[in-house]
Amino acid sequence: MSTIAQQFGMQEALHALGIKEINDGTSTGSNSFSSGPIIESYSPVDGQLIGKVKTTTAADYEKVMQSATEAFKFFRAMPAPQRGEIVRQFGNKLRELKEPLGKLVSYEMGKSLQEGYGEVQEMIDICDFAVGLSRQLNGQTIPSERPGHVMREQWHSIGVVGIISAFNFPVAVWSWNTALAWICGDVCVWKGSEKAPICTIACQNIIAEVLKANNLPEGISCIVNGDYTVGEMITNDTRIPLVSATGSTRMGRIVGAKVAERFGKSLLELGGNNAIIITPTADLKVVVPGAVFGAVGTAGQRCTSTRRLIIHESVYDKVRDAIVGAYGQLTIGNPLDQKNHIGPLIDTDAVNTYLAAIEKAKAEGGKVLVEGGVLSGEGYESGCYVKPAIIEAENHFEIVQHETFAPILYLMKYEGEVENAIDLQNGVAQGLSSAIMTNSMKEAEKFLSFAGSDCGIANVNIGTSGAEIGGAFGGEKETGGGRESGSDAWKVYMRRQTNTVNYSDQLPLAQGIKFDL
Ligand code: UN1
Repeated sequence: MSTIAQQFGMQEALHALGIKEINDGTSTGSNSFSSGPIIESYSPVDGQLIGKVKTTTAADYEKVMQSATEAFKFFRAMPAPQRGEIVRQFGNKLRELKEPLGKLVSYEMGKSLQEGYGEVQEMIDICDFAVGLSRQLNGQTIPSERPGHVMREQWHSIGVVGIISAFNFPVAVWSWNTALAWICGDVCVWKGSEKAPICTIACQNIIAEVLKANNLPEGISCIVNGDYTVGEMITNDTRIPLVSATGSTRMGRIVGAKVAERFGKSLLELGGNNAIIITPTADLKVVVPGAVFGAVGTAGQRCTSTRRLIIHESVYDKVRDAIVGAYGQLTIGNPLDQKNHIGPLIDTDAVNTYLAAIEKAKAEGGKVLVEGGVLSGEGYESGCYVKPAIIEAENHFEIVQHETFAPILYLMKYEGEVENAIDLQNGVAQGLSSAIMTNSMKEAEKFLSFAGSDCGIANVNIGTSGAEIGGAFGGEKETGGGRESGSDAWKVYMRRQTNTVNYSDQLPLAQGIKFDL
């Protein structure tokens, strides 16, 4: 255990989460059935080994699927509000374990402790939401055109839901899916990120305890560990009617195509290229924290991170100077230490991608306003700490069109009316999140209108990240079109059935067709 880990109580946190063997031996977590080669998890915070996890072989995977499919037969028969009760207990466990789990998230993937806690809070929130929803999986009745007939629509459990999630939200994205899937009567097989495998084990331990306490089959929540080859087992499996995948557009393109080929459903939440439009009436007190948190929160590794600021020329210099000034206040370092705003990137590959993006932006004509670079020396030994950069750029630059998962913010100007800014905002391949900063009602409404932002999320006077769970989360175009978490996102975890019942003594056919015998 490293000095930092000791100082911030990591051993105790891991212990509270049921992760016992650390730094030697392996921890496979409840019900993972994993017996394959080991993956080691190193913290980007201090470069130290956190733990080791066995990967899932094809034979292990079969055991997982057997356990899941059997559990499904049981679980779908349990009344939905009783399933809600299980999710309620799970949410309560998360309340108890918010501190250790938040710490582990911060230590294993590098986001600030505040954001680690926020991520666990998101899990608690979705549980609360799902508990209420467990009494509201309502269908509808539909008037029939035939006398003595009634039509209705009902929702049934769909089966085993495959979940593939990314390192940047190593626990919350799983819970968005599972909390809804479980109240819907589905069971889940989750492949968490191989870059944050201890978080996966921790989550599995928490739910396994709840299931055990309620004498429920452990197959209701399954995990599989490993790289994309394990993900492929899920995407190719016809026993899995729904695959929810969060990650890069490159990954989603492959998963989406594979799942569609076998007529499965996929819920894709992929890359973003999120912009904030800053109009002449924008309030700088709102703009600066909104834009800066959006760009550097989670070290720019959120799908919703702010990548572009589209600023009206009349306020450009003022806004630029305020943002550049705010960057001067940012502290970068150990994310467990709450005096730091920004922790490390996930690994040194991410650092190289970040460096290459800055070079590319320069080569394309970008002007650096805040110099980036890799930090070295005491506290930065992992080699994963970088300085957030600001670059003046143009929207059409290839690198600006591309999502780089790092704290690089591109600034650009627009002239004239807000429509010009909206064109720039929409002028990328991705469509996740967007925002406008304005005190003009007309500009705000234009931005939200059919001719406005083409993203799944469009905000007014807040940044692009930090969505609440109550709304549907996801976006259009290369973001993949899926919606997770709130609103009616639950419907994707169920199958819809239309029923027509004839309670008359006749058999009139629909559309007035005559068929006399
Ligand atoms: C993600 O980056 O995949 O809106 C999820 C947000 C968070 C979720 C981000 N609530 O920034």
